[in-house]
Amino acid sequence: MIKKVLTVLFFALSLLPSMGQVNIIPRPAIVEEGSGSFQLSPQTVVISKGKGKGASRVAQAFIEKLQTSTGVRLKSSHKAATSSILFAIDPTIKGKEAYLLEVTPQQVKLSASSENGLFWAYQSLLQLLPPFVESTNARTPNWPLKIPMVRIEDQPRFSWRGTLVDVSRHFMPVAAIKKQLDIMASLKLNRFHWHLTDDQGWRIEIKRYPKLTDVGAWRIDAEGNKYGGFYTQQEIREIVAYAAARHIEVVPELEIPGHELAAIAAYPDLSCNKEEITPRIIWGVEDIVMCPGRENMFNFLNNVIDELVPLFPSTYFHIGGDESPRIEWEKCDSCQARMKVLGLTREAQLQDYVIERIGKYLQTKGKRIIGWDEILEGGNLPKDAIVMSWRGEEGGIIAAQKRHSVIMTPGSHGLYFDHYQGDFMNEPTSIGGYAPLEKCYAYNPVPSTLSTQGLDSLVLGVQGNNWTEYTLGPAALENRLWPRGAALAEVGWTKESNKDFSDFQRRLDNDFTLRLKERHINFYIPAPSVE
Ligand code: TNX
Repeated sequence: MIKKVLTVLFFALSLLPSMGQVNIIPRPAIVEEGSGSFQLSPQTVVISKGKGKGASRVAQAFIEKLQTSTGVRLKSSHKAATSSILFAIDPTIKGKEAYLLEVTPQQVKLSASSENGLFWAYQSLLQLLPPFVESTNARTPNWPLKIPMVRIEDQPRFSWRGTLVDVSRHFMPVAAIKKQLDIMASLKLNRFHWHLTDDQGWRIEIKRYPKLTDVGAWRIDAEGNKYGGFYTQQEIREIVAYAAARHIEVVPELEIPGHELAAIAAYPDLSCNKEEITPRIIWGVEDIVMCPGRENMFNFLNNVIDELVPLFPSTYFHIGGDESPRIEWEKCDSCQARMKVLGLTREAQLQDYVIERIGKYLQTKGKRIIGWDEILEGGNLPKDAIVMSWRGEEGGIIAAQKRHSVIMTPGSHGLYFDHYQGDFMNEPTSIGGYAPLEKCYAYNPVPSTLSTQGLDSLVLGVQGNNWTEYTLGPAALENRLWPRGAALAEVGWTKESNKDFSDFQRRLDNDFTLRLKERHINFYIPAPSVE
């Protein structure tokens, strides 16, 4: 009798929509869960459909991913089959990155109007499969793998969902960068802002200026050891291609005119006083900057840009612009002479001149410039320049009011991953500041001032910054980036009304952290504080 009741009960329960099986991060726009599942077995066939090679490229990526984790290579076909996973380019689906993912007991169907959208659908599909699919060590699973019945309709809130990694303060090897790109792609983060130059190290090979890496890529660290490294142009190409295959655009940053002591150490002529100096060995803002009084600096930058442009296909090019003291310019005859000729009264306007000139040069190469919010200070920023708001939201608000596009990355709102994430007594020394997971998650990239003024659409998106003064290598980077990067992904993708921190935590605990473990990521979630 009891057995009968239980059987009936289980049957009844199985008819109810099964809740909480979908653990996807970032949370999709519409999720309709059903009951039952699709059974993925070694006999399942992968079908691709639609114009061009997009669908079959994504289908192949899926086949390879499954082969890596299970040892089984699913067959691909263009014909219908009894158990199939269908990747379809469907022009009727609206939205560049939008997708539809439909799981029924007979078929899994992924559709999007672009390869990019289909790739995001594939990332969602992976998150419906057990976490072991992220492993690179093949193991035999318990076939069939069950994919819960669900219908997902999804598209991002913002087009810019970025992560900055500073490789100047501490160098990160190629493999470490690729590992982070993998996680980024799984979270539909689509911009990798690569901070390649700064006072403490120049990290990219420039053939015309070999000293940039012979001299500028090395410094003596606090313990008196020689420290450094750089990427060859071949390695840069390799990473850019690796990112592109994951639908991530790599945006290089060349700091102009400040934060460039490593370059000045290599080529002292670049500064006003031609200081003979080493790359900076301490943190903080450096007074020695490039000298816009002489043509030398512009020739140098143009030549460097000539070598960078072919390496980075992105239309965006970040020219830095932050924290550039003007003390040297005030005392520099050639700077003052240039200001006089141009009719400028403030040194900040000279910085505008630099940005305008370099911006124009980049424009001839088909590039659009991005800069930190200080680039607003001269008051005459080229119209199409994009402003990254880091000193709070104010720069972003002012920029949008002047009709510039903006990217929000305020350190004040939990988007600086070099800040502490829990009790600082339990964490390695960090630059300071406090950016717990919840604070990052709660961030809304459109400040109310902008939405009430109808300027929402100027906010291209959001970015989390990994400055690495105290992030000594890949393990520390992972410790600080994950899972805050997952919260960031939800901020960038999911509509404000659909965000829910406790549900995010559930998905993190039940699923995402297991995936990070499969990928051997050194993530860190602080213990809840006891008060
Ligand atoms: C400010 S954010 C900087 C970086 C530092 C960071 C440390 C920005 C544009 N400039 O150079 O690494 O603070 O949090």
